Amino acid sequence: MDAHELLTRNVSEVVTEAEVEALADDPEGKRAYVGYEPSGVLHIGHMLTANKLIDLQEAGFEVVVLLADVHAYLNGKGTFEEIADVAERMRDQFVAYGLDESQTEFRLGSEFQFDREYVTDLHQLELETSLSRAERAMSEIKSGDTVKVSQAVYPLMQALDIVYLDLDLAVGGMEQRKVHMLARDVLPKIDYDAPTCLHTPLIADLGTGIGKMSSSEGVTISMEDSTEDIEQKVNGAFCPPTRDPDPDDEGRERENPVLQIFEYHVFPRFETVVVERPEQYGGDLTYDDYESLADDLESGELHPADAKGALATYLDELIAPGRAQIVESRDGR
Ligand code: IYR
Repeated sequence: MDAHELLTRNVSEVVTEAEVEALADDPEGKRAYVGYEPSGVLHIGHMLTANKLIDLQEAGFEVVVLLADVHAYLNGKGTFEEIADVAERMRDQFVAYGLDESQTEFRLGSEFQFDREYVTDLHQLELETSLSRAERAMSEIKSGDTVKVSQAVYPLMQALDIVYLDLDLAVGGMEQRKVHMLARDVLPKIDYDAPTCLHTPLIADLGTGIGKMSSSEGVTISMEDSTEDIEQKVNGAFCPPTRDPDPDDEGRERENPVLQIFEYHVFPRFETVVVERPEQYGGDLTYDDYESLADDLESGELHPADAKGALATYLDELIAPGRAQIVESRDGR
């Protein structure tokens, strides 16, 4: 797979096409990052952006994972002590998931976000940004009902991180796009470059295929799940025999989350996917790519129940190392 394909496969949006092409033409030593508010356990959303980081490493990029402890604090996620503890555990889970420690730079936001120079730039960005713009940027990220001043500062710090970590590419889920658009507008006003950005899709709610799967509502998959939990959740998932559950709806509000997980999680990490079936039902099916599996589901060759069985097995394999890591850290306390 060439660098351009590694950069752009399974993404919803790149900003801009031309900038990403330029990076793909000369990827060696370029720096990309994702920032995460530390939370106790990795869930399937974290794993999706981590898959893109693995693609970028394969393309020759240096990869930075920002454990955004100050951002989590500003977003009301706990005290600094609580967040520091959680950040450490999150780092170990990323390594267990497959982000090679020797190739990944793990950074804490608090290492540089209190420096005088950073804070001075932050205040300059505050002068350049309306409160309503900052608030809008946070619409998919903020926790709680009332917007706090801290949550208006948050996206400006996220913009500055891109400068201070010396990055060529900012990666995030689609919920981060408004923050990145703000960064593109506002950083040039204080003489920094507009960052190049890449956004990964959001997986729909597992049970309904509507909206996005989130750790706060509905069913999600996380590293804490046992094999049985995963089987049960996947078995209960919405999986009509089609890629496009409501073809008349231009907004494509309803998705097939089982197919999404095959596309964004399983095929990027496994060369072939085997769906086991008893001989009497036609025997095993083997797929080298997502499209042929989705075609078979649509044609009826692959039954949703068999697809779910295989999905649970592969997801379990992806999660097993992180799950073992969680058990180990709990036992060690
Ligand atoms: N907004 C992210 C966390 C975050 C991301 C980046 I990229 C930063 O530079 C800082 C924070 C979240 O919603 O988890």
